[in-house]
Amino acid sequence: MLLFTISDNGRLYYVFYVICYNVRVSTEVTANYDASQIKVLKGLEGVRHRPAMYIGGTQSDGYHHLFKEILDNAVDEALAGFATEIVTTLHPDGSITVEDNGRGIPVDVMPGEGKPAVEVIYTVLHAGGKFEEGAYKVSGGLHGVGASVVNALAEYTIVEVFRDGKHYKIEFSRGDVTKPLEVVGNAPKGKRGTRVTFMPDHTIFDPGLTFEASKLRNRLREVSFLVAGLRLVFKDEQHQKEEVFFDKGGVASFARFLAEGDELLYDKPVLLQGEVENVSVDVGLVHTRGYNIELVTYANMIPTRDGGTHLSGFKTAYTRAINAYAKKAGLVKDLEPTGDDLLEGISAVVSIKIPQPQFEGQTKGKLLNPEAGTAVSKVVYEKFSEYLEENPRVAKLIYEKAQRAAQAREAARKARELVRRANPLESDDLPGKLADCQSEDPAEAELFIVEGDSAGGSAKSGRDRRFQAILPLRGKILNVEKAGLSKALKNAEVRAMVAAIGAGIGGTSDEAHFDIESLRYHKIIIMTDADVDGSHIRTLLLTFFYRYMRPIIEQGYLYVAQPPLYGLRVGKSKNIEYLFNDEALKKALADIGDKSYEIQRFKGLGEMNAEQLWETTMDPAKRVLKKVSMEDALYAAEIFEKLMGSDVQPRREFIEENARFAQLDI
Ligand code: 1YM
Repeated sequence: MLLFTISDNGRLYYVFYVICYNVRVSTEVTANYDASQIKVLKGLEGVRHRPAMYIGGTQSDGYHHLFKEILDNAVDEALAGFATEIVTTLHPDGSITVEDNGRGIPVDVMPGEGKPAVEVIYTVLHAGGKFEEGAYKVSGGLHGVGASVVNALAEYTIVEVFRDGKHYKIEFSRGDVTKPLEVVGNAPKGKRGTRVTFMPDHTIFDPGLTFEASKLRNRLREVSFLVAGLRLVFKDEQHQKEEVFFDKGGVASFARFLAEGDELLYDKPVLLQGEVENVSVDVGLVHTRGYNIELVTYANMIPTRDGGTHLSGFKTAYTRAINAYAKKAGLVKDLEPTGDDLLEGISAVVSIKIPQPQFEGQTKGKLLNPEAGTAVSKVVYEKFSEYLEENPRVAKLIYEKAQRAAQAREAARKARELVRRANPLESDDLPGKLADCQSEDPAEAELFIVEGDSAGGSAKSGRDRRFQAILPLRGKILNVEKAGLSKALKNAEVRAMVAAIGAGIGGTSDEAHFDIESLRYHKIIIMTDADVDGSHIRTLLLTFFYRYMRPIIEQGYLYVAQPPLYGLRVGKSKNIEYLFNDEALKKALADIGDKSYEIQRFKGLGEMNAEQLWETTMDPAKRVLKKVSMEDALYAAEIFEKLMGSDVQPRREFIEENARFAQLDI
């Protein structure tokens, strides 16, 4: 609703700006107002004007957000008890279809609107009004606004409804109806539901963006765990693959999935459920014999990557429950495990449903509601205490593991002190292999972590020593996925990195041992060969940073250098053109015709001389760096697990799936 009064002389006296329904107003503050200066962004134009306000941005995340919105509407229909299956199809042309077998979006003409409900839902921002009331909207998303936001940002959207034995169809483009609702035939016998097909608008999104099968699968898998019993089918027509995500075990199975690849401490994951004052709590957890802590949290099925009240509630109650049990059972010894010790090796999923979630943080990934903390803590304390009483064998295993963790922590503390004593600011104590830079300003300082001594030599001679430091690593660094912290710290290459980086070693951001403030470089650049060994070392290093220096990735300080694969010299020219992939080479060869040319294939960084390495890979004016993102912790965990875990099968599948992206190492 919008109320404003403009006086005779054109001055605006007051504006009531009510954020509701389909009108947004922005006013320009000038001395003299007139009506033409008041921009009224009607309905979906506003969404097209400022997409980021609705979907977070127009990069890959925003692009995939469109899919999540439509999926969420189908999931809501399942949560309401009407749909049992959702099929997502990724088409060869990049468009996507989501179909559920629920009631079908209503098609009858809405009183007051004079239009079919399905049209209103897809063309009016906040048409959710009528549907929002009651307990209907539980899953994440934009609460009924999602459908119209997707339409606004899609080149085309086709909505088909199977209802009352009829097959209805309506088409939209960029927020408008292009083909009104019509009956296109009878619905196949017994069929009901909603089918939505759309193609994101590439005048809004980067033209190169496409749906990534792995991201779609991740969300479908996530939903299949969060809504136990819902069947989600993924048909990937681009790779001729079909996959079904279906799980009866809910968050307990999710916890087991997160732990995959590691040996379990006990067989059956633990499920803790309850409801406290309209907040429903679902927790699944399992312990592995390993060291990783995987804590994944959701509020109304939205991943809360930065945790929040529900996560704190979980940690407190979990620790209290075990400690209380251990005391009663006489398990306590001298060295008492801390909260972190008790969490070592845990994989847990905390999923809550709450009427009015409040989010905060840069990416709105943190839950604020205090009542969520209270509810989780109450349910977890009660139910987990009960579980421990009833399963004394498992309780003992968990507590004894924490006791071992406490001992290892003591050992690690001693080892860390050794590393710390090498004060990173006194260059004498830096690792001998580090060629440090002159600048002491982390904001401009760069550290290249280079594979092998010979490439390290070229990089040292080629660098700009004012701000570029080089740390050559010999051979392969230890596989930290499998090693614990104290073992990792015994590895010479790991210690050299820790000392050079200067911020200690820890894990996730809430662990105190890693201090991002002491970081000596704000660009840490992994520079490995463009071959299979190089990519293996790169993955090992990524795992290391992910496990032990995660804030470096979260803050966007970790990069991967992109050395060229080929050098091309045309005719008698002195200039060498550097090419970074096979396609570029093909294109370059096609553009130049019959002339003679010389191709040099760089198998390793060491084959480039210092000048070439500087020119192609290190010079800030010319180089291409790839920033390592934590876009999706779950996705990262999955990849690391596949590549690093002891299980061979998922690794093989991953390699097969991604083989087309890889270059042959010849
Ligand atoms: C593939 C996408 O949108 N399914 C779907 C959506 C709705 C209903 C059924 C529905 C809801 C109600 C009554 C009700 C609706 N969504 C919205 C809104 N699948 C998909 N299936 N009858 C049918 O809420 O009472 C409104 S109706 F607004 F959330 F988009």
